[in-house]
Amino acid sequence: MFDNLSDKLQRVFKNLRGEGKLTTANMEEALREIRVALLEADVHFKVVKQFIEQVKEKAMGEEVLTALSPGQQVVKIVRDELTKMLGGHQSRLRFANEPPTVILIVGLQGSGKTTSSAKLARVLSKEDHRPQLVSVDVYRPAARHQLSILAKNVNTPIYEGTAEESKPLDLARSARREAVQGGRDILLVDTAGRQHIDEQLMTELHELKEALNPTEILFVADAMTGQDAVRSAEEFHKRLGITGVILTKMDGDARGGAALSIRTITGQPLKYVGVGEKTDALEAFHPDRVASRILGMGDVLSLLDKVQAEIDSKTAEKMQEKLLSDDFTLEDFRDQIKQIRKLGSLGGLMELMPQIGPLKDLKNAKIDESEVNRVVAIIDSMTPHERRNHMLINGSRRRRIAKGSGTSVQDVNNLLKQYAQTRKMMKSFIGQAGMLGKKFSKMKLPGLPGF
Ligand SMILES: Nc1nc2c(ncn2[C@@H]2O[C@H](COP(=O)(O)OP(=O)(O)O)[C@@H](O)[C@H]2O)c(=O)[nH]1
Ligand SMILES: [Mg+2]
Repeated sequence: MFDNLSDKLQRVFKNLRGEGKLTTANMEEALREIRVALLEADVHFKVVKQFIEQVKEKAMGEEVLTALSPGQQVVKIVRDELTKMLGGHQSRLRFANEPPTVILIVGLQGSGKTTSSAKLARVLSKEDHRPQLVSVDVYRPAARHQLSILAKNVNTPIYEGTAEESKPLDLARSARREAVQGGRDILLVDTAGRQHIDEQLMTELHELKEALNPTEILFVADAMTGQDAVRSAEEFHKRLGITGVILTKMDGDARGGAALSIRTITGQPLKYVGVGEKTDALEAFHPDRVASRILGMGDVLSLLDKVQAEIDSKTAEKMQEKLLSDDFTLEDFRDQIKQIRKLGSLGGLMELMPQIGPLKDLKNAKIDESEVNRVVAIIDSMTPHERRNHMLINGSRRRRIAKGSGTSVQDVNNLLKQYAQTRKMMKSFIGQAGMLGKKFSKMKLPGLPGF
């Protein structure tokens, strides 16, 4: 998503560090490059202008130019300003004092409203809420059917409506009544969209707003449409008043400009991002983490959230102990690979890792089922003693293991190499994690596969 921008910014910082001493001239040059990088990432020009002015003001200050490590200082300033531009701190959903909290999901056609409604129901259920869904898209029966299917998928009740209920308002009112009766604390209203903003749509949404008094009106924006997404968010906000944004399709190859502009242009926070078509592909938006990710500092915290959500914590805890006690055996390696398989694409995980050293090359690696099976077969063919003492595995043992697992000696050699690399990588991962300090120390460390 932010690959290009990330690469360019890191190059600017590298050059700055190489300068030894910061001068007004090389600062100006760096700022010019940052400006171009942001514009190329499709960030709104007004946002770029404001950003550069703010960074300049701080970076040109006496303290920075005379600081011991001016390059580092500038990185920090850019990081802080990026975080600010993205909204500063995480913006959580608000809830009504008196349930049910009504959340209107609005936006243009195809932006991802229906999908996001279901994703949100899933997230809220996991947080011990009891959401209820309703689709008020009366123009396209298929749209309502789509939400019914998704509702099943996320185990959330949906109000289906009666034959007489042909108006969005009627449907929404009945759905709220049903939510109250069913003891549901949140009503998610998936609305109809249009290809363009028009009067009829706005009138309809206004009526829903009046009647339901929603606590949140979330605008769903498609990141792939770049500045169009920002413009329509602005327009919806002017005409309806939105309270937050869900930016979808962040898993695509959009340049990221929408994500970086929407807060400044609309004044409304990004609350969630959609990162895939499946109903579990919704993430809370953390400005500080995203800023760090863009600057190549990695997003270890999101990585941990993700891994922790998928991997059972007992195993992770055990793994952490093993790592710290330097007792990470081939058996652990195998268990870990089995766990990691659950996480799906390794590419997604690597996105979140600090872009340094050997990790950078792993970024596009994908988990290959047959590779996983081969690794598991090889380790299964070892004796328990060998699994715990990899140094024992000499040439003749390697031949025996290859035969036993139906692989080649080359495969066995590769596996042992991967295992050794993983041990090394995990150590450096712990090192980096350690730098994050207190916040991190409460968390469990997951493992990472070696391929
Ligand atoms: N890759 C990806 N596709 C998404 C995401 N969110 C929605 N989609 C897809 O976008 C299309 C339109 O979504 P839908 O929810 O029907 O949009 P709506 O018309 O606004 O209700 C569907 O094919 C979704 O699967 C996302 O975060 N990532
Ligand atoms: Mg829809």
